[in-house]
Amino acid sequence: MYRGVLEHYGHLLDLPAHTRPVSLLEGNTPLIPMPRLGKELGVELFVKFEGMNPTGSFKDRGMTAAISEAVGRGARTVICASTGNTAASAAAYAARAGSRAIVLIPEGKVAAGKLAGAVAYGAEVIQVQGSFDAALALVVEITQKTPIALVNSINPYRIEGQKTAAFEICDVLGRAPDWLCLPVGNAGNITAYWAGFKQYQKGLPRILGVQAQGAAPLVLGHPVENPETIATAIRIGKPARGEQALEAARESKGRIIAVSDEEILSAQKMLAGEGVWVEPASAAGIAGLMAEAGRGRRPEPVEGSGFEARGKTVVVVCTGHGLKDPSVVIESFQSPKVIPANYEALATVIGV
Ligand code: AN7
Repeated sequence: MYRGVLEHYGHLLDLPAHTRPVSLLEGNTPLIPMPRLGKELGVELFVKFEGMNPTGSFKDRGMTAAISEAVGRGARTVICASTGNTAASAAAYAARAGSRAIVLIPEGKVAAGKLAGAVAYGAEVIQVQGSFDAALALVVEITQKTPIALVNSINPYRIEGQKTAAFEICDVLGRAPDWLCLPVGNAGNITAYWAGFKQYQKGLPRILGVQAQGAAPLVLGHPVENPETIATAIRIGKPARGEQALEAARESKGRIIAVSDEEILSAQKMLAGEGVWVEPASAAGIAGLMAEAGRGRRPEPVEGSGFEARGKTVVVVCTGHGLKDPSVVIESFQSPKVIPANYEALATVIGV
C-alpha cells in the first residue's frame, strides 16, 4: 500500500530524527502523456499533474515534511504567508496533526477554491492589506520572535519533501526528461526539482522556469513592487529563493522567461482541450514551452534561434488543479447557454 512521500522516499530526504510523519498520502501523482499537444509542439510531452495531491496542489509534498518536522519537535502552531495553495495545504496538514494553523493571504487576491480549503480545514485565515511579499515578511518576523513554526518554502524541509516529484518523474520515465517546464513564484519548487534531479542521478533536465509578465522579478532582475497577474498563485514580486532559481536555470542550461496573462489563459485552454484542467498559474509552464516553440500567441520564438526542445522528452509540471480557481474559466472561456426545457430548443441550439 502506498503511504505518502515520507514513507516512500524518506530515506532520500534530509529530515531530523525527531520527525514524526503526518501524511495524507500525498505524491504518486500521474505523469500524463499529452500526445496531441505534444505533436503540435513537436515534442514528446508529459504533464506531471500535481493537482491530484490531497489538497489539489504540489504544496502537499513539502507540507508533509515541514509539518512532520514541526510536530516532532513539539511546535503546536504553524504559520505561513500564501497566495492560496500553501495556506490550504498547511491548514490540512495542521488539522491532521491536531495543530493550530494561521495563514496570511493578500486581501482579495486568493482564488475561491484555496480560500475555501483553508477555511474548511479550520485554519485561522487572516487577510493582509498588501501583497504576498508583505505577508511573508510578517510571518518571518513573528516566527523569529515566537515559537510558532514557519512552513513557507524558506523552511528547508519543504524543499526536501518537494524533491520527491523529481524522483517520481525519473522512476516513471526511467530517466530524467530532457526539459522540465514549470511556473515560478516564490521559487521553492524550481529549487526543489533541481536539487531532486541532482541527487537522484538519473540524468539532468534543462529547466524552463516561467513567470507571469506582471510578476517577473527573475526576468527583470529586480523585485516587483506591485505584482499583478491573473495567475494569482504566482503573483509574487520578491521570491524568497530567487537566487537558487536563477542558479537552477543557469546550471541546467535552461532559462527563466515571462509569459503574458493571455498566453497563460490560452495555454490553460489547450491543456483542458486535451482533458487536463489546471489553474492559471499551473498553465504557465506550458505557456512558456509554447512561447519557446513560437506557437500560441507569439509570432516569434522567444530566443529567435530555433526551438531547442524539438524532438525531446518534455515534462510540464502542472502545479495545481483547475478546481482551485473556477471563476477565471467562466469569465474567460464561455458562459453556458440557457434554453427552455423543450426538445426543439435543444435541437436548435446544438444544430441538429
Ligand atoms: C499552483 O501558495 O506561493 O515557485 O503561497 O500555488 O515554489 O512558489 C504558491 C505558488 C506555482 C509557484 N503553481 O511555486 C503559495 C504559493 C501554483 C502555486 C506556484 C505556486 P513556487
